[in-house]
Formats: sequence, C-alpha cells, structure tokens
Amino acid sequence: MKKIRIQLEQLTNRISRRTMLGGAATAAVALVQTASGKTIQQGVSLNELLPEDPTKQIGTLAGEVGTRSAFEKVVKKPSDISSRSPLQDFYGIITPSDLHFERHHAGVPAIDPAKHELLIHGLVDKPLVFTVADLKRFPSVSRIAFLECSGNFRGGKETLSPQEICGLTSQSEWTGVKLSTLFREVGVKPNASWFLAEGSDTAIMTRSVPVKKGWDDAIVAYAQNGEALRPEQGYPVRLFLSGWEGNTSVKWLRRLELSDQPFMTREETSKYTEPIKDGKYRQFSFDIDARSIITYPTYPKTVEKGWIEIRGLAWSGRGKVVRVEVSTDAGKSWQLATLQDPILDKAHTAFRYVWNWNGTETEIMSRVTDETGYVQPTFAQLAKARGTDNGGYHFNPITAWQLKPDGRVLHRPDNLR
Ligand SMILES: Nc1nc2c(c(=O)[nH]1)N[C@H]1C(S)=C(S)[C@@H](COP(=O)(O)O)O[C@H]1N2
Ligand SMILES: [Mo]
Repeated sequence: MKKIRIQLEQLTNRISRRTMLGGAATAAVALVQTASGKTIQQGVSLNELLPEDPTKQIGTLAGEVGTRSAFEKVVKKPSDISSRSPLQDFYGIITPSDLHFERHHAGVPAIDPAKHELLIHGLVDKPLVFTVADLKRFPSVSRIAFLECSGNFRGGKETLSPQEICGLTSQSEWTGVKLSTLFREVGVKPNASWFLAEGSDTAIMTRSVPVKKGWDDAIVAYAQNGEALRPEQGYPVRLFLSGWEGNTSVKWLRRLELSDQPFMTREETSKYTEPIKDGKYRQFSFDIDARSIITYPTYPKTVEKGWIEIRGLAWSGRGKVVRVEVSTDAGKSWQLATLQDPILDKAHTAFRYVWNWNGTETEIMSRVTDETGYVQPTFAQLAKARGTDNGGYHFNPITAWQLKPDGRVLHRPDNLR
C-alpha cells in the first residue's frame, strides 16, 4: 500500500508539474521532481506518464484546489499592457476566472484586504471610509455581465484568432454591494451629477462617471464567479459598470468623489475619445456597442465539408441581444441563428447555426441586433463614420472568416480589401 501511495504521489507530482509548465501532451519536459525532491525523468511525454488502463490504478487523491487537465492548453495571450481571453476555446457564456482578459495601466498592485479602504466624499452629507468588511455587511447583489475594453479590436492579418481580434471581452458573475446603497449611506447631495472613481494602482487610474449610472446599476464588486475577485480583476474591490467601456470599471477602487461636473482626467481627455465626422471627437462614449463574433469555425482550426455547427458570442452594452444573423455566402444572404438561453441584459449570449458546407470556398460572418434596434455595422460603415480603417476605440465591425477548399479557416481582414 505504501508503495502504491509513493507511485501515486510521483505521478501526481509529475503531472501537476507538467500542468504548471503548460506542457502539451507531446511536449518534451525539462527536469521533473518527485515528491521526495529527487529528479527522476527528463523529456517524457505526458502520455507516458499516464497508466495504460485508468481503471487499474487508483487515481489522484482529492486536492485543495482543482486543476485544468494537462491536455487542455488554453491560455491568455499577454502583451505588455493586456492579455486576451481565448474566446475560441470557451463553451457557454461564463469566462473561467483565470482566463478573464486583463488590462492594466501599471501592473497588478499587491493589496492587503485588511488594510484596504474606500473613501466616499465630495458633494455628500457625510463623507465615509468603508473597509472591505464594511462593504460585505451591506445587502449584496450578483449579476452576470460582460466586461469589454473599448480598445477591443485587431485586424489586418488572415492569421488572427477570435482571441487576437477581440479577446478583450470576458464575462463573469459579479457580486458586491450596489453603489446606490453606499450613495444612500453617505447622503449624496441632489446637485451631485458626476463622481470620480480612483484606483490604488501605480497608475492611480481615474475616471468621471455620471451619478445616474451610480444610482442605476453600478456595483462595488468584491467577488467574481463565486470567489473573491482575482488580483488581476481588482482585488479586493472594483467598480463594475455593466455595459460600459471597461476602463470605467476602476479596479483596486479606493476613492469616489461626488461633484457637479466631470473631472476631465487624463483618461477622458488624452485617451478614450474617438474621431467622428468633420474633425470632431466624441468624449464620454460609455456604452459598448453591440457586437458578435463567430468563435467556431475560426483560425487556427480546420474543417471538413458536411455539417458544421457555426458557434459564436453576441453582446450589447445597451441591453439584450434580440437577433443574431449568420451569412455563409460572404454577406449576400443572412439566416437567423439560434440564441442559447439565458439571454441576459448586457451579457455575452451564445448563438449557433447548423450549416451544411459543400466544400467550396466561401466566407462566413455574423451580425447582431440589440433591443434598441442597433445593428452591428460593417467595417466599411465604421471606417467611414470614424474616418479611419485602423480600428481605435469602440470599433465593433462584422467579422468575416474565409473557408478554403482544403479546410483552412482564415480571418478576412477588411482593411486590406
Ligand atoms: N485601477 C485601474 N482600473 C482599471 C484599469 C487600470 O489599469 N487600473 N484598467 C481599465 C481598463 S482599460 C479595462 S479594459 C478594465 C479591464 O479589467 P480586467 O483587467 O479585469 O479585465 O479595467 C479598467 N480598470
Ligand atoms: Mo480598456
């Protein structure tokens, strides 16, 4: 029995170490440590570590935290400033917390929740400081909603995956206290029309938000998908403004200041404004416009002719998705896709369309309509409205995928047309 235990520990150790290394089933391994700390294997493949028949060997024992199967290699794509969710690898509508996209202006600060405080002051009757424990004592609220960066667009290459094109959107169940509850607690004055939200990262990120949004549906969130917020998502507390551009959901939130005018911070003057017609720029463009993207089949997958379930995600910052249409003939005709329940307000909604591909070259694409009647625009329409074909903030074009007769699926970049 003792021997089996040791073997088991070795196997577990080796496999979990592989998992940590992010090794694929075929990857060569560097040094592998046994439970006793001895180096025992080099260059073995994951398959070699598995028992020939899993029913003949006792499995790994229950652990403190679960792990992803070492065969599932799903990762974010980090750059200096952000990392993107692998939309093409997801099932359903919830983003696993460790795969939620990240966007940090100055890295992830390390914060002791016992020392963290949120100050609310300015045009209020009674300025107050809340500890994290104070915030958790108030009635709580949960909602499933997406969070999307307003800079969520990449294009210009055929070899781009959904993750690279628009992986700066993710969805969680967010839990916290309604900001309206805190507003009542401090007594927000009737003439307060804006508030400043400030983070405690090195960037001291600040944004002005209309007080109306605070009364409507703003949450001071301390949890995500059933556990405390991840440090990357703003631990221990963040502002969460559903449907609004991601930068307004200030992470590591430490201060809210009520005022009768916007604060004109760096993030709303030098950044987060978009060109519109006649050399003008728009400012405080908070709503995320409706968008959809096919996530299967997409680059880098390949397909065979015959039945294909086209799958994707659609969302709108202005309400619910009411319709997703799919075209399998490069936009000449459109068919209704099936929407998967639940169809939630300001939330990623899954769609699917079953199609029989005859193997000839074509393009597939999706377009969403939200409950305000807004229809997702084409790239050409957007480029005309903004006077640029380089993307920029709030760029949500219909995204097309080319199916090649040999089964390759490639992005079709509009700005190269
Ligand atoms: N304090 C602080 N809040 C922040 C940021 C930041 O850098 N610092 N980045 C903003 C931007 S630009 C986006 S898109 C979202 C990203 O949230 P996430 O990293 O949880 O996905 O957080 C916003 N809140
Ligand atoms: Mo962002």
